[in-house]
Amino acid sequence: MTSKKLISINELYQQDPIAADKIAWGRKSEAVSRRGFLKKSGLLALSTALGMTIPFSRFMPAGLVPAAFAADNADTTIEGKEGLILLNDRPVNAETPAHLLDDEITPNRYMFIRNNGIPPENVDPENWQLEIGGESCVTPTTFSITDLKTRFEEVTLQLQLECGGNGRAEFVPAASGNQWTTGAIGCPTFTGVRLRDVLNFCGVARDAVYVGYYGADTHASGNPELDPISRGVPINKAMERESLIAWAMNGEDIPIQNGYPLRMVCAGWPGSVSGKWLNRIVVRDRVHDGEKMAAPSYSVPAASVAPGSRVPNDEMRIIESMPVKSLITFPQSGISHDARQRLTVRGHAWAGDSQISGVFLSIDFGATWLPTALNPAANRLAWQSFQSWAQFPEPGYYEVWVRAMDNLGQSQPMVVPGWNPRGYLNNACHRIAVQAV
Ligand SMILES: Nc1nc2c(c(=O)[nH]1)N[C@H]1C(S)=C(S)[C@@H](COP(=O)(O)O)O[C@H]1N2
Ligand SMILES: [Mo]
Repeated sequence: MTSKKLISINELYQQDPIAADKIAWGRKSEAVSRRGFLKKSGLLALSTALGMTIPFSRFMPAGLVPAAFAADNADTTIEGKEGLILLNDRPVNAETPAHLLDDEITPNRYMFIRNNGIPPENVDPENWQLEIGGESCVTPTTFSITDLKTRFEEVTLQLQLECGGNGRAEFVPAASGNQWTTGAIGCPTFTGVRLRDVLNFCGVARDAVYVGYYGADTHASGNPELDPISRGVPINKAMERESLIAWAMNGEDIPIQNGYPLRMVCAGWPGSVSGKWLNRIVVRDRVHDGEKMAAPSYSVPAASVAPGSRVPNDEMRIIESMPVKSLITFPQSGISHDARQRLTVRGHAWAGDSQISGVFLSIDFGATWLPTALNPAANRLAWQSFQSWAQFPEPGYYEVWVRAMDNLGQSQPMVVPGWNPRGYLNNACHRIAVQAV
């Protein structure tokens, strides 16, 4: 038996562009196989295969995998999550196609799922208990959900959650893990209480450094001794006014896959710090040492490394705030559009702990950029929506690119940024394909 190793289209394009063209263009491959990159004859072949010209082909970067080639994946059959793309079924991991993230506030059914283990079954919210303890907690206390609701101020905030591995599929060489494309992001509202109110009620000792969580999910191996994941945040992040212990998402029970009946939400950081099925919080006098806290999990090289390098764990740092990023949610990539009409373009942008200062669109492979109209965030750590329009000078194949900048002046890279062993933090610009006819 031969074993087949699957490789991504991005890897294929890097290794063997001719083979990649053949796969991407099927029977028209004969014409395209001579394309090469940035060769005039190649571009001609590409437009032949597309059945249309590429008006801005002179700006097309070498090695660019056309946005029109994005893979067609199957929908999930997860109840209440129809339309999501299943990346793994045990544990369940499913991402949301960009065009289904068009709502300002992500509906429950379109919130991605990233499970490290197996969610609890037959959850009884009436008898759910949340234990607060740890060596730097002054008075360890156990709360029911009713206790939380009655003893502390209720808060509703719109908060963005993005998996640290969102965009992993674009790294070359490929990084192991779920091959997220763009859809491990969502920004619903969460209702609950401030984590800091609960921690202060129990008393936080002066030597507190970190806050860790535990959830009721079980390890995929079935071994009850093992935790699927137990991460957390430094005490300062935990004490921010936006860090919540939440029991509702968009005014309803949190979907079971997203942490019902209780979860932590510390937005702007990798989603992995926001514990689901939350039943224990520990205030630590050291960096929390739960499962997947240590490198290489949710860590990146402290200094940049060559793609494919082996990086010793002690040369990695834990990911904190997520980088600036944006997504086009309308129109759907691949649409055909009347070239005489303006095309409405909209989406969202977010920047970890920072704010967005501007979002820009390009229809000429990044040669020129125009600003979009940017909405304010509903609150700190919520994404910001942008809208604009594009007018195409003539019929042909176009890509609409989006690029956001944060209030520190950092903007998204055009190409996949710093390769890292686990494929985190890809905030390359999002691109969609448009056929102007
Ligand atoms: N208990 C528990 N909490 C967890 C996880 C998990 O597997 N178990 N996954 C984490 C990761 S890696 C992410 S990205 C987010 C995903 O949240 P979501 O599934 O609601 O989108 O939850 C985090 N919290
Ligand atoms: Mo994640």
